[in-house]
Amino acid sequence: MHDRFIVYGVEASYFTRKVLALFAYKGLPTDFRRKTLMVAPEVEAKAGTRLMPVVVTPEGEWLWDSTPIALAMERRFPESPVLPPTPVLQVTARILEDFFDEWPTRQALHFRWYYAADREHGGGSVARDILGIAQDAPLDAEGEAMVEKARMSVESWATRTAQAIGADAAAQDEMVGEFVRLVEILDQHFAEVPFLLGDRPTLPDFALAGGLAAHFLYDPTPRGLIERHGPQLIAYQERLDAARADSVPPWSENDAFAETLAPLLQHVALGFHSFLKANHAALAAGQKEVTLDLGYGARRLSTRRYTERTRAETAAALAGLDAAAREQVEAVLEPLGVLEALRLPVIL
Ligand SMILES: N[C@@H](CCC(=O)N[C@@H](CS)C(=O)NCC(=O)O)C(=O)O
Repeated sequence: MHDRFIVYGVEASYFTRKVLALFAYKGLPTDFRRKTLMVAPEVEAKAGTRLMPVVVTPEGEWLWDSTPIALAMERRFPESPVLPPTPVLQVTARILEDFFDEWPTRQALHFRWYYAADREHGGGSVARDILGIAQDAPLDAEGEAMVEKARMSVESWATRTAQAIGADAAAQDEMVGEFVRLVEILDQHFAEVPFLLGDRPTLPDFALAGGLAAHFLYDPTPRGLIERHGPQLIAYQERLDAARADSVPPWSENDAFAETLAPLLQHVALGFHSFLKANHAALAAGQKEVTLDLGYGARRLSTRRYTERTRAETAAALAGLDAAAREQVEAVLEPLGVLEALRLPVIL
């Protein structure tokens, strides 16, 4: 037994960076270990997943999946909460976390694997991490060949996934258009407000921060788009990196978010939640694909069972409220369009 948390992952991984940012904010003693090809078989067998990150608690428990990990840490360390105590902000936090976990990950894969410079940089970084080669170590020809081979093996998984979720080269206009729209909305928000839900970071900030650190401010193509369309995101990431739970302002008492968040929630409703509804209908009908048109032409996407389950978990946070709290949440979130998808029946 050790007295620290171990996080296995790689530096340029969305969810690894999400969990590392969360643990740093909460002040949890953490050892980051690269999930190299050497340790992968043991980590995967003990955690029961191929995905990363994997967390080993000081008691030796092996955990995976960032949302349950975050909720477990919330229960274990209630003195450093990332879920607001009041209903409107709490449900909004869950809706936004689900969005940042499940939807901009399409752009993360798209940019990294369909643009040469991003493949070289981000893909190369993942390859070095899984081989256990330091990011800045000079490589001879043999080393270059090893990195290229590792990069190709990750790429073959990544491009298969990108095709399934409609994030491949054919979706370029949609990927770039949706990304720029999101970045512009966030830019306007962070020009006024330090974090997504106000003066202190909450759960979705870590999902967004994971995406920024591992992909969107790391890979050159999305970084260039952020520099042009949303430079406030750069200051935001630095602010979140520096934030610590023991030195943030108290929760606001009025259970309200800034007006600049409304366009983000509408964006979530029009894009991600349209997918959630179509995904739900297709899964209920036993279909394997959904058709989605976000204004860039109709696209066939694979159904996503995992995403239906996280939808249902987010919905449970709303359903679990008492009637008075639910009424407050509905008054704020109904007009923004983000509750419809949460009212669908559980099917999985
Ligand atoms: N829902 C999981 C998602 C984890 C995930 O998708 N991790 C990616 C890296 S960021 C991964 O391991 N991909 C490799 C694979 O699917 O084989 C979480 O929140 O932790």
